Amino acid sequence: MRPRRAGLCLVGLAATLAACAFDPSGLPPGGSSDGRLPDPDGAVATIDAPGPLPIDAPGPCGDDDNDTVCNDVDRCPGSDDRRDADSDGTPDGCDDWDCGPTRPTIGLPASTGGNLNASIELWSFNFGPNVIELAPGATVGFGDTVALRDDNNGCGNCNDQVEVGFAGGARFQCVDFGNPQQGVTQRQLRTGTVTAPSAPGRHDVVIKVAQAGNCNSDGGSRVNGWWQSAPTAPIVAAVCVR
Ligand SMILES: [Ca+2]
Ligand SMILES: [Ca+2]
Ligand SMILES: [Ca+2]
Ligand SMILES: [Ca+2]
Repeated sequence: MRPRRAGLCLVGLAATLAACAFDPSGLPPGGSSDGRLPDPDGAVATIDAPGPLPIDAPGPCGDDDNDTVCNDVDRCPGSDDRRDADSDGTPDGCDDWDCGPTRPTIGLPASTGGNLNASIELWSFNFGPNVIELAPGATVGFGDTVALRDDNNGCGNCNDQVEVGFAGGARFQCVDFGNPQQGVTQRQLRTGTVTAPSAPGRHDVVIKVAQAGNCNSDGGSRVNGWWQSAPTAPIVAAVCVR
């Protein structure tokens, strides 16, 4: 066996260390970014520099509907959780009313009161309830029962009408009762269509009683089809435009 040449190995190591004493990177003499520090006797000692701690990086989660929300915390599976038109915290796909936190309940009959009392006793959109969500400008069918009772309002020979439309907006229905018998409730069952407003948000349907001769006579000024002015109450139905 050939004897080991330990002496030559030590000389080679000293030459290597001398070459490393000058750091062209500009670090302080003897300093090194890899944690080597100078030793007083000229040798180089090595310490364990603190490195980043090993952590368990989170792996990719399941996201079946690709809305960037993991399956286990997805509030509306199958729909984009990031879409929330009314900003109530419930994503559009799982929100039953996109015009506020709670779907309204509007009780009927709704009446104007007084001794010329108009009322809506029944209202249905598309054979359903009196509250509906529609796209801007969409058309929907409705059916309603319109009632009127004239308790001698001081114009016994006047023709009476019940007008229906959006609060502060356009009238879209008018039922003419002619000159009704005093003190007796008259009723008419009607159907029709209505076009949703273009502006997003909630739009209430309201009624008003009129004495303008007929539904289209000017009998005074008209505002968006309404006799004299557009009412804001009583509410008989509501549309959420979204
Ligand atoms: Ca998701
Ligand atoms: Ca989702
Ligand atoms: Ca919502
Ligand atoms: Ca809502």
